[in-house]
Amino acid sequence: MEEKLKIAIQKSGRLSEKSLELLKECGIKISNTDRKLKAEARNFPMEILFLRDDDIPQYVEQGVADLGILGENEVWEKDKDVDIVEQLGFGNCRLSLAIPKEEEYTGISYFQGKKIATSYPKILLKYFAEKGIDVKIEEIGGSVEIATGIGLADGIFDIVSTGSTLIMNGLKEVDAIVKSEAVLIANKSLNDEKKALLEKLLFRIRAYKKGSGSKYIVMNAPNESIPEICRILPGMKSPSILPLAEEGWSSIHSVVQEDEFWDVIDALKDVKAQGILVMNIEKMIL
Ligand code: PRT
Ligand code: ZN
Repeated sequence: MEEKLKIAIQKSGRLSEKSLELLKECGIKISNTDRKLKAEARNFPMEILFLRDDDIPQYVEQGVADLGILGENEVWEKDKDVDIVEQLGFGNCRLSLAIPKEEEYTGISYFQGKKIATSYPKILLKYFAEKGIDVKIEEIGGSVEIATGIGLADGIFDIVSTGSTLIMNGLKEVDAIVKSEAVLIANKSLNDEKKALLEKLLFRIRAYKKGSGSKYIVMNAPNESIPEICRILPGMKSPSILPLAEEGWSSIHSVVQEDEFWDVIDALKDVKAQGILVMNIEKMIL
């Protein structure tokens, strides 16, 4: 029988859409995404299981699912025996300590003997144990940000992305302990056939990640600017240079990383590049 990869993704929540989108970008077409419990991929040997993110580490450890997509924070907290095989570049957030904004923060020892509300007790206890600080932990399932306002705790430890939830609840972030993003996890004893399928999937995920983090740029420039432009453009190898019909001018093509993109454009303008076109890259295979 042909093996199928069973991948667990979040049923409904912040990572659901992005997880499905990632599979789609990997060329995997899914028939029924009405998210009952399962769906089949039409053109890849894959079955998609829709679960609560809290349950995914356990299912992957036990092999009920071969793979899972969820926040790394959830993987640490559940502390199951699974492999983290790839960072996925979405669902970025941090886990932070916050206290009422009128309190004076004196450094991490501020928390000695204090009570902290969180849905991530394991991560928090480990952190304070390493610091040698004793805290009391109040574990709650949700709405952690209201815990100080109602007198349940002195501080909170929660996920933060923009920070606006903290501000709205009269809190200030005093220590960002760790960063997290969505990750792909795998069962530790996949058979060879499943391992090969995982490699195939990883190859596609990496091509998509590289492509979406890069831009293709094309520009015209006078030939005397070419050496300078080659220095500015990091490129994969060297840029491609094609002569234009107009004597003394060339068209230059290259790839630029998204995070250095604007600096590169500014530098190119300074050396007389013009007609700069920027295009999205769908996939990039190196
Ligand atoms: O139902 P299920 O158990 O599957 O979902 P869930 O409610 O446990 O998780 P969900 O969907 O809220 O989040 C899933 C994952 O998204 C988390 O485990 C994180 O890895 C990631 N993530 C990224 C976030 C956020 N950003 C985030 N901002 N998860 C939660 N939040 C919360 C945060 O706690 C705060 O209360 O969103 C609120 C707004 O944050 P600010 O800072 O932008 O105001
Ligand atoms: Zn959850």
